[in-house]
Amino acid sequence: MPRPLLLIAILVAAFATTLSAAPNFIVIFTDDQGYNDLGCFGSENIKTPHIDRMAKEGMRFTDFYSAASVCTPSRAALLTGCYPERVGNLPVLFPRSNIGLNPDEITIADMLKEKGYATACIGKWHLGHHKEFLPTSQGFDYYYGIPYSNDMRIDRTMSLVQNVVWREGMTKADFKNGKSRGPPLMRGTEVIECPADQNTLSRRYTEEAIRFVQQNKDKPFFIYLPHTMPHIPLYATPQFEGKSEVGLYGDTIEEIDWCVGQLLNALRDAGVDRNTMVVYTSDNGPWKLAGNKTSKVKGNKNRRVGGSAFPLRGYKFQKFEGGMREPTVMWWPGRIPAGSTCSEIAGTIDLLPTFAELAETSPPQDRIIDGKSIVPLIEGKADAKTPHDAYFYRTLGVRSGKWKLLGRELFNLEEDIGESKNVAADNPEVVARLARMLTNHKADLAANRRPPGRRKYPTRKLESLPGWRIGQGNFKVEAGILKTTSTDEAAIFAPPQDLKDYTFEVTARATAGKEGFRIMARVSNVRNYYRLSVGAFANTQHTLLVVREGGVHKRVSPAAKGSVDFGKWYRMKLVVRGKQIQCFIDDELIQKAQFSNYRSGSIGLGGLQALAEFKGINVTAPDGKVLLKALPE
Ligand SMILES: [Ca+2]
Repeated sequence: MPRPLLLIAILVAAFATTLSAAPNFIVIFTDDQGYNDLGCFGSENIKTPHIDRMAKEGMRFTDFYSAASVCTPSRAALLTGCYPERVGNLPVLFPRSNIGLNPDEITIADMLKEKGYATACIGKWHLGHHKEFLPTSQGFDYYYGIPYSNDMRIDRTMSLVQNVVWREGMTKADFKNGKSRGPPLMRGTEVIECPADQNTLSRRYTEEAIRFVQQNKDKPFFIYLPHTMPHIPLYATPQFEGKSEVGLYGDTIEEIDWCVGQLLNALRDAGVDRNTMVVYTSDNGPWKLAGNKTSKVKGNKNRRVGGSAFPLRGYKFQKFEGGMREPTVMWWPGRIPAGSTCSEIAGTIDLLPTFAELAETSPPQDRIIDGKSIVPLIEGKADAKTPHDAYFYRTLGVRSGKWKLLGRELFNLEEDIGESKNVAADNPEVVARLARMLTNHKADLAANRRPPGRRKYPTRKLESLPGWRIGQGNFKVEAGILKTTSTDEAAIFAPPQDLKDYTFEVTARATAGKEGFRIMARVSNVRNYYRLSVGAFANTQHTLLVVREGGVHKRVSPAAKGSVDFGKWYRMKLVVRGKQIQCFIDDELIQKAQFSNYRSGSIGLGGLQALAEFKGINVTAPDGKVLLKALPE
């Protein structure tokens, strides 16, 4: 071969190698950050030079959405490329939750692992803290972080490493008794530190991520880096505490910004910056907190302050833009045009199909994926348009082009980014078109949804109460009295039977601890049950609650009558007739409620951070016939 041709052949080969090298992906996902809270998104008092530089070298997305306005469903959507309702419709999970993202879902990590990627999840997970739901069961080779929100506490069923670091005076005995002051820090599937030192979390996540880059620079990698901050309570290292103009909230963002700078430098140092796509976005909008008005002052250490979604309307939990539109920057030197802005509709559900295309694989083919590839958008193609004719705000709203229908209100986001003017009356045909999109979407979700992951845990039985199942905690029976044996939360459920109209009577007391006890009747639809609690729980003596699976409590009773008398026996009675439930304590009618969706269900009782005792457990039919007698009088 003549020399010039040989040279060309070598060059072509080298070029082809560069092009075909599978790109690395890093997703930096902050928690509860406001749309305004980056310099490059208009913040005047939070300084983010590193992310601003990332934007200068990459692309800002002005109309980029998370798929929910709270943590868990937002994360489920990002990792699966699907609307949250499609993949189990998970609520916000708590340490007592026994559900999680279904391990049968195919996450970005599962998909890329198939292509030989090294995969790491470093940060806040919040898609199920039991082993079968943790990142290592969802395609990630490596996990380091806290399993749920930083205002939650350790679950005493979690596994510990041998040399676990107990902090802030906590001991292993406290752990066994269910006492904790904060969240656990995990590596893999085990707790390494509790409570986690939250001051250093952002920093340690970044160090872990940098180490992962260095260890895997010679093969493709995917790092999912969901920061714990700026979710409340807020923490920063001493280097950043008091640094920003707007109190601890700003400090945490400025620290994350510094961390982003460190990570981008590490990519440059490892020589992989031109083959790595980095996405920076947030899981939902900022908290609306009363403290916001007074706490945004330099040096203020208020740990409960939310950010700013200006100029958007709304906050976390809401479907206004401020709850779901996120400050988003994408960076990939040489591939994403520097200093560019994209105002097309896109969202976290698009990352899976986008990464699939860039990694030359395909999204899962055996199931519906809602997200679409936005490769033309990130490449800055002049005529590139959003792949979403309709983008949905859960099942409550839809955006198509400049129009957004939320409930019965129509907004023109092009002219009215703050959603201040309902223009539904002037645009009936637009309302009809968008309403149809939403109806079709809901019908599609109802027909094509996949279940959440449910924990299969062995049923624990109490021999002295045949058929009863212990939900949590420990119980014993002594001299005709059922007792909890620690002040941990405890619950026990009656043998299943077809209970329709019935009266459930129990005499109960608390002898030590903080709160009290409760009796429960599952008398509504599958996901709801009514329960009667007695104790200092939420500062109410008598409370009728409807409790949704996953832990969202909605109090029905307005009663607030002070705390329980420890040592005093209370006679509690739930009377279920048709669709009505009545709650009595010592024959006084405390609360009644009507439910729309009656279904017979289980009954149970338990302790609430107290030593609780129960006797005279009886279930009778309206005619007085005994249906269940648990203990002798
Ligand atoms: Ca969040």
